[in-house]
Amino acid sequence: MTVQRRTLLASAAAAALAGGLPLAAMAQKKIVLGFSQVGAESEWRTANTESIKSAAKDAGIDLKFSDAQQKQENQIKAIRSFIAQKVDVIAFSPVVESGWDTVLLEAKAAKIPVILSDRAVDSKDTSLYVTFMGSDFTEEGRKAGRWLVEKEKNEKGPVNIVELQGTVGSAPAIDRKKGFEEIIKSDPKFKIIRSQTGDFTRAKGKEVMEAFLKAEGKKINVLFAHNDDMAIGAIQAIEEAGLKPAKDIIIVSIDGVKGAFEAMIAGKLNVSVECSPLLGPQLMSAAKDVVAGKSVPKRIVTTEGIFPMEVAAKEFPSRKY
Ligand code: GYE
Repeated sequence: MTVQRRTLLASAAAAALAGGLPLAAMAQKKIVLGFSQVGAESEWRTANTESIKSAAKDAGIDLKFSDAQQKQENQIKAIRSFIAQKVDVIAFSPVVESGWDTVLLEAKAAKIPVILSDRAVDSKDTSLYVTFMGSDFTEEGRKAGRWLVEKEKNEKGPVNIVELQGTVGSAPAIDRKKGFEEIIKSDPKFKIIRSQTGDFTRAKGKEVMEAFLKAEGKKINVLFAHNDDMAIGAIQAIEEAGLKPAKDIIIVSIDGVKGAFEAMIAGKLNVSVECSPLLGPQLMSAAKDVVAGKSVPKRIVTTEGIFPMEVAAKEFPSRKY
């Protein structure tokens, strides 16, 4: 450091002190981010929470984290408490799409910017949030559909499908169903014979698959599960019913978590469409930009692929969630 620069710094510090400003105030104030998480319903969610917590630490952001246990009312309470605490930014992953306008208007009135992470809301007024970052769930559903159409191209049909839907009213459940149906409707041999929610959990996935098997038995050719956890639960039900998962019943699911790779390597799951939960770093950088008054894109889409069982063993070592 040059002598002049040292003198300059010393006089700046002296000036700050003389002006009644403690030196600490010259350092930047930590950004406070209030985050309302859906819950801990799946491997995906656990990885997402991990990503957000560690990215906040790395970015030097003060994270106030709240787990809603898959209940919208808990998320609304958490957001109201963030508003009362006057946090700098609020981010949340809305458990369902509807019913957010009132609380988002409250945040807007308090001039606290809101970032949607992972899941979307259906509010007509898009000024209620600064950006929505996360996957294109409709495209994920289409990828699952396209894989199945190709796999079954030589089958005469009917191809009887049972569907395990995600949480009722959630963006991924609505959009994945839509994308999948859009593709399979191109051939009438594909028939969804049962469709019910398994709430994105293993336990529910198993329970509902048991009911499907009881009602339809050997008629079932394919299971489309909106996430890997429900598929893993269903695999247990299929085995307990004396059938071979991935052979007697083709299984297509979404997320690409480690548990799905293990199931694919064991030959029990045919394919998983990737959905990345690693949103932490981009969330922190958007929070910083928003606080600094910089503009951020209204939509930040995650890029992702698809993993059939044939590539699972090769890909497994490089999986990060
Ligand atoms: O697919 C599922 C989780 O919103 C994309 O939520 C997320 C979904 C994910 O519980 O496993």
